[in-house]
Order: sequence, then structure tokens, then C-alpha cells
Amino acid sequence: MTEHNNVQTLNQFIIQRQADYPNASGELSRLLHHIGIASKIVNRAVNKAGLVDVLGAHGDQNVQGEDQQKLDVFADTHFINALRASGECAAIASEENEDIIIFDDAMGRNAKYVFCMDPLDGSSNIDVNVSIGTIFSIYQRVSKKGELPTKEDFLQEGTKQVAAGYVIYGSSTMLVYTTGNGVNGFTLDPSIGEFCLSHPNIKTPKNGSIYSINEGNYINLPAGVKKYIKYCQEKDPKTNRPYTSRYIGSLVADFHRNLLKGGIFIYPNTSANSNGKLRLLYECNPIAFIAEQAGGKATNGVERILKIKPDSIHQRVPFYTGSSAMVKKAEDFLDFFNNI
Ligand code: P6P
Repeated sequence: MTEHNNVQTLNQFIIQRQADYPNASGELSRLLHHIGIASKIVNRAVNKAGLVDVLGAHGDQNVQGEDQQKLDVFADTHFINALRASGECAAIASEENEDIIIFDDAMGRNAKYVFCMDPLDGSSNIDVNVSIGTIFSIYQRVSKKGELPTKEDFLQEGTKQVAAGYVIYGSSTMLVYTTGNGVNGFTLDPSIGEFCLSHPNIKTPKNGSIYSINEGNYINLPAGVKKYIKYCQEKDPKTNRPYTSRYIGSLVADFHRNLLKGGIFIYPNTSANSNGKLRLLYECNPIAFIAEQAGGKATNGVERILKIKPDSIHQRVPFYTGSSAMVKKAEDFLDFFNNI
């Protein structure tokens, strides 16, 4: 009996889950398998970032006007290659590319899915060894097989996601994803090069005592958010306050901690950014899908993130996500103080 016999690898899990859902297609399984491959390649580079010449800015800027770190471009390239190789992806919307990337070959034209991704989120943290992540979201295309994909394939409500997930490159590397039947977490075991099921059926606590927001933006925040921050800081043992402030400026790391321990993450609109900073398609929607599947909540302060009809692929939205009771409380403050 080897030590790994009682551990289920990602591939074994995908195949077993496919067996559980007879109408599940092999295509999604193959796509998820290739995401796993790309994640391992990126993980290897992230882990060696201090040793191999992949640190520092790439010299270009992405569509957001943000300096592209070399690892950003490395991650973007390797996920694109893995998705092309899967033969199951028709096109990609990536934070690192202004326009959609179309796989205009026989496999791509007949592929069933389109893919949204932030290939390396939090990349400004790369040089200081803070956890970073890949975030992805998968839809069935609405354009006809055999025809070229269009932007409409990507402008679908988040409720239409077929799968969503993230990879967190931290003290260990984890892949966390959902296909709409719960959330499962896999930890990479470097000794066998496999993601192994370590966090089955993740459920996030209804309440928590961690709040995550960049308080450096305080003066630019909406009144309701300012009041909610003060609420978090008041002393009230009955509601376990004051809460703890935890914010490391890497969405995947901040969200993942709160998912497991309970907490709320907020990136609201500010007087500087009227729609906030985070992008709907490849940051907020996938994280929202996971949050809801784990029993949590994700809104723009007013409505479900997953019900927002996107109007552009790099669209930004205000983002409140995590423990359902905490998100509801923050919304109550917004409702009362933003409308007085
Ligand atoms: P700020 C990283 O650049 C990112 O997109 C998210 O990972 C993170 O939550 C947010 O921006 C941090 O933004 O303005 O607080 O530095």
C-alpha cells in the first residue's frame, strides 16, 4: 500500500465525477485536466522566481495599463498553450490581452467551451514572495460550433458558468474549483507532481471575524463602507467584534483565507474608481461562483454578481464576497448610509 493509495488525485476525481454525471461530457474533464497541467508549469516558475530570470517587470503594460511582470506573461502563454492543446477551448478572454484569443484551427472551431482567466492575479506581489493566483471561468459557447467565436460568447451572466476555480501559489499550491456541485480543493504534492484532494466539499462559515479591505482608500470610500469598517472595529463581544483586519492585496490569497476561516472581502467603488478595480469576467464571477457554491455570498453591494449581464470583457464591478451574514450586514450599511 503506497502512501498515496488513499489519496485521490485531481484526474481520478475528475474521472470519478464524470462517472457520477452520465451526461457529463469528456470535454470538460479534458479541459480541467489541461488546467491542472498549466498550473503545475506556472507553479514551477513561481517557486523558482527568485532563481530564474522571471522576476521583475516585462517592460510592457497590459490592457489595464498595469506593468506586466514577466511571470504574468509566462502564465498567460502557458495557459493559452495548454488550453489550445486540450482541443476543448474555442477562445479565451485574458486580463493580459485586450481582445479575445481565438483558436482558429479545426479543433478550436469545433470546441464547446470558452475560457476567461486572470493568469496571474496579484502579480505586483511576485517580487516580495506573497501568495499569488490564477483565476478561471468556463462557459459553453453561444456561437455555433464550426463558426468563429465572438465576444458574445464571453458576455454571459455568471450564472451560466460551467466551471470556475483558482490556483493559489502559496506556502503550498492549491487548485480550488467548482462545476456547480460543491467546491473541492486539491493540494499539489511535489513528490508525485499531482494535485491531491485535500479539502473535499468546502463550506464557508456563515459568519466570521475577518474583514479584508484596503483601508488606504478610506477617504475615497462610499459612506456605507466607511460606516461598516467602523462597525467591524467596534467592541461587542456578543458579535465577536472587533473583527481582525487581514488584507494582503492578492485577491486569491485574501479570498481563500476567508473562504476557509470565514470573513468578508470588499473592493468597493471609490471616488477614484467608480466601478471598483476588480474585473467581472475573470475575477469576480469565478470567485462568486465558488463563494455561493460554498454557502457564501457575492454581490456588487446591491445585486448578485452572478446576475450581472456583462457589457465588455474587461468590465470592472464593486465586489463584496465571503460569509453570507457578513456580506448582508455590509449591504445593510450601504443601503442605509449610501441613500441618506
Ligand atoms: P489594491 C491585484 O493587483 C488585485 O487585482 C487583486 O488581486 C487585489 O485584491 C487587488 O488588486 C489589490 O488592489 O488597490 O488594494 O492594491
